[in-house]
Amino acid sequence: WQIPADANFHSASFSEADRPRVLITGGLGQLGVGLANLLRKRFGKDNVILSDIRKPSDHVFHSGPFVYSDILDYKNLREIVVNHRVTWVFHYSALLSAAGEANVSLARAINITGLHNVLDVAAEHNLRLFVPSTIGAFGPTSPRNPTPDLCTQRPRTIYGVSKVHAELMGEYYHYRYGLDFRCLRYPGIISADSQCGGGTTDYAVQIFHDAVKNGKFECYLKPSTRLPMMYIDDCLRATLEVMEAPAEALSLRTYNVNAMSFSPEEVAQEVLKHIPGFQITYNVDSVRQDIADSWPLNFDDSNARKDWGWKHDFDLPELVMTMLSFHGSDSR
Ligand code: AKB
Repeated sequence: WQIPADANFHSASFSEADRPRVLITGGLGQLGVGLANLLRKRFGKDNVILSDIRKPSDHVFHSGPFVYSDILDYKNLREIVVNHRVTWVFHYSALLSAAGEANVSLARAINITGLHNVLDVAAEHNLRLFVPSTIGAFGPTSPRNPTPDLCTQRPRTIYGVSKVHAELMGEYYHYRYGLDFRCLRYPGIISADSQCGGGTTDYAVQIFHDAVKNGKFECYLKPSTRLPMMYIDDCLRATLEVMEAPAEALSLRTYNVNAMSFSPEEVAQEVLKHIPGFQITYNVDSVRQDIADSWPLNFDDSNARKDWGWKHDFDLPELVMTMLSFHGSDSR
């Protein structure tokens, strides 16, 4: 059942009747549009519905089904699931780590109350539900190098607390009500054509843009701040693979997934190989630095590799080459 590495395939293994009908919440964030593209190749364009409370660009609107959905509005969510006969949900609505610290009550509403609505709709309608968790679900008392799947989780951000809550609630609904809940703890995700926002790992997206445009970058984390990271293609493929894994292969319902781990000075060294004269300077933001200092340095994802065959494609050199060429650097 393993998915081909290039993920550029059509849904040969799914008959029309078997194809899931997918809803993606928070679809206009960093990951939703890319996930919709991948799933539409696999399950057919009309079987994948993107949703958000924001207005989509013309391009997104014309590339497949899009609906308004507010995860804080239970009836609206239920209506979409019923009207579109949804069978799988990817729940991407969330405020990230730094944005959450700037607005705790909004983060609590979106990340916790919103999740409750999604869990209830999913349980009520027998849906398969994917919720992303994060390296941010760990804290200063977790083992940091490497961080295993099961260990102390005492995060000190509202984002982290809400993600531990999501992991536990999803697993509780699984054991109590039989909900088919699946969850991956993502590292910092690096994407070229979609912007992140409000995260602690965002520097690792911005650096490529600024390197190509200006030949320099000002970083808000200290040079040696090491964090687990992953290229978006690996992240989306991992997400599809865990959703397609047979239930009996899953010894856990929440898995770490890992690809690489680097610090700002290391990624800058790699960029310098392609952009001579590239300069990185540091202007530390204490909020994001404190958050990063409490997160894993390295992720242990051996259970994902053993149970459902997880394998990343992108390490630091391939990541840097791909990101720079996307932003239009001709130095390869
Ligand atoms: C953030 O930095 O908040 C996110 C994450 C690692 O979950 N990118």
